[in-house]
Amino acid sequence: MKRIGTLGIVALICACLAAVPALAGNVVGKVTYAGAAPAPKPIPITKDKEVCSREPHVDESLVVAADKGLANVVVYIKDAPNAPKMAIPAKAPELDQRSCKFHPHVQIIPAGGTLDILNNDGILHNIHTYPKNNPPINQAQPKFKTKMPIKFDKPDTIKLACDVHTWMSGWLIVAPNAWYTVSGPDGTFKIENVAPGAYTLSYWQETLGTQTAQVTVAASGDVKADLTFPAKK
Ligand SMILES: [Cu+2]
Repeated sequence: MKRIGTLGIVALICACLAAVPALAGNVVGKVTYAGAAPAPKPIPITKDKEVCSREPHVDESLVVAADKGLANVVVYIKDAPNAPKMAIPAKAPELDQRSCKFHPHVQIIPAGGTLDILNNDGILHNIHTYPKNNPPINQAQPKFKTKMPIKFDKPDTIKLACDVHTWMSGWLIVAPNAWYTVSGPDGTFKIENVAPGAYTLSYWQETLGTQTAQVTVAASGDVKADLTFPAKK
């Protein structure tokens, strides 16, 4: 009886602990570009025009909204050894080569996870990656190979290209932990469930490079971090 009683108490304590959420706050904000918003630059489609022109192509290397919000900025907590791993989703994230364009242009996936590279264009693509830490991929993907799963084990920032359609461009960020996000078309972002503490926030954009800011996360609620990139010289 005594033994069962002790186990019961242990179970009760465990249940109570599980019911108490860990202390964590969110980092929310907006990334803006200090310079003038560049006019969207159309990209000439020189190959497979019928398929590739199904949607308009513009240079996505610096996408600035009318109010200077900056899209596709990767925002993350730097030096975060205690950050939890980014969960590997049951359904693999997808990189779609639709209309000879990478969708999305910038994507974050968890280290150790798989990316499904899709080709429903009905033509040949050849994805070519330029990683620092993962094996490079230079792989023809004919029209019959509509899905090509690739696993990415190591944290990385990987440039994506297609050797068939030279204008195709994108970025894949393989995140070491969950405290990574990417800004939306209006420049806003949110990093959720960050343990309380003082951190360096890094933010990276493909043509503007990396900037940092300091942020202090409280035990609950949102801390605001409005981030700016200086104008490109
Ligand atoms: Cu292609």
